[in-house]
Order: sequence, then structure tokens, then C-alpha cells
Amino acid sequence: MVTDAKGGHLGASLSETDILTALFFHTLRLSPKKTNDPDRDRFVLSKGHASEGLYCTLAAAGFFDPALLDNYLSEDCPLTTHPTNHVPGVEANTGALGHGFSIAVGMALGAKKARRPCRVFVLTGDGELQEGSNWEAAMAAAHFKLGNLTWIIDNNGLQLAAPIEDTMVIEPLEDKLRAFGFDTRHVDGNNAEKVAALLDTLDYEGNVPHAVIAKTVKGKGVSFMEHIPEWHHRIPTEEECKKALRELVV
Ligand SMILES: Cc1ncc(C[n+]2csc(CCOP(=O)(O)OP(=O)(O)O)c2C)c(N)n1
Ligand SMILES: [Mg+2]
Repeated sequence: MVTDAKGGHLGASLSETDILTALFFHTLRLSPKKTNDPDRDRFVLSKGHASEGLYCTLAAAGFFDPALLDNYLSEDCPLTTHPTNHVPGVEANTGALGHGFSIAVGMALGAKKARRPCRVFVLTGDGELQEGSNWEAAMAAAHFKLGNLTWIIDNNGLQLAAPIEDTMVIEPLEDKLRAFGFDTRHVDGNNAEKVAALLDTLDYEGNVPHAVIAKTVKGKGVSFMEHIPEWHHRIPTEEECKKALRELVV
């Protein structure tokens, strides 16, 4: 997709793929046939630049015809660089970092007030946490006792062009999340089974919101992309694309 369209964020998408797999193939209680069900679980991709990871997952999970992936970024195709709710299965328009978590808090609060059973899951980046709006949303989540909210952090240690620690440190992350009132867990975010198993253990009916620090590798699965900042949005050549696919397709 990225090689053909000459656009996208491969490193960011490969980082999140196992988390999305766990969510869409195990955790989320929602059906591609009933995308307007008011009681469905919600997922918000706050790190909206990683849209191709989401589009592939949604297509594989039956939300739309996988043939649409071939038109990624072409005129009139709803699969744009950053996701919008013109795409079946996309709940919120994201891409301006620091907004998706606030949207998810609103969804969880609305569900709680309406006594609906839906749970809300949101995936942010780790560099994204430098946006102050996340911490206001975190305060609100604890204040409103949103046990139905789970904040997953794609903790790959890199942001757009550099390591997080060279840009603006977010550690000690676990201490911060606990101080903000979150039930805080750790998981190997590149292991879909482990993510799915962890999400099964959370208490969604309680009064404490959840945070999951998912340790990941940016560009996971492609030897020459893993943990290399430039693969945040570099476009693979035809040759690199073939090599990457050989490594990814087992
Ligand atoms: C408000 C805002 N500022 C800057 C950007 C440009 N931008 C896109 S991705 C990115 C880095 C994000 O890093 P991280 O949250 O760690 O996500 P990762 O790709 O590592 O999963 C930046 C700065 C943006 N999309 N939105
Ligand atoms: Mg990151």
C-alpha cells in the first residue's frame, strides 16, 4: 500500500499491528454488520498517522472489502492518510495528536451515564504523550471513575524523527499513570496473544480506568526498519517492499 501510494507511516503501523489484532480479533465486542449498535465497544486510534495498520486490520476483520486497500490515498477513496469516520469501523477522525484520548474519555463518560455496557479502548503513541491535552483527559477519566476506559500506549521509544528521550522525556511513565489514578499494566505489545490475555483480566465494571504500557518495536517484523527513526514515514522502494514482504509473510 505505502509503496504504491507513495505515502504512509509504516514504522508506526507495524508497531501497533499486534495490538490491533488482539483488539479486533479477540477483545472488542462489535460486529462489522452492526457498526451503529449503540452498545458496541469503541476503539479510537489516537495515533492516527498509523492509519494503514488500522485499515488492514479492519479489512481483515470484515468491515470493508480488502480490495479497497489497493486504492489507499487515491482520489475519492475514503482510506486517507489519517482516518476519518467515512471508513466503516473508524469511530473518530484523528491525526492531530493529543485529541483521540479526550474523545475516548467522552465516549466512556457518555456510555457510563447512559448505563450502556460498551467499553472504550484508545491507542495513543508514546511521543504523543508530550501533548498536554492527554493529561487533562487522564485527570477526567479518574475523576469520572471510568472503569469502562482502557488507554493503551504504544511504547516504542521513538517519535517522528528521534528517540523520545532526546526530544522530551515521558518517564517515569508507570509512576505518572498510577499517580493519575489508573490501574496500570505492562505487556509485550508485539505479542497479540499476550495483549488479548491481559485485556481479558481487566475489571471494566469497576470505578478505576485502565492504562496498558505496551512495549513495542517501531517497524516490527522488518529487519531493516526496526527501531530506525526514518522509517516513521519513509516510503520503501519496490526492492525494499519485496524484501519487507518476504520477511513479513511467513
Ligand atoms: C498535534 C500534532 N503535532 C505533530 C504531529 C506530527 N506527527 C505525526 S506522527 C508524530 C510522532 C508521533 O510519535 P508517537 O506518538 O510516539 O507515535 P509512533 O509513530 O512512534 O507510534 C508527529 C510529531 C501531529 N500529527 N499532530
Ligand atoms: Mg512512539
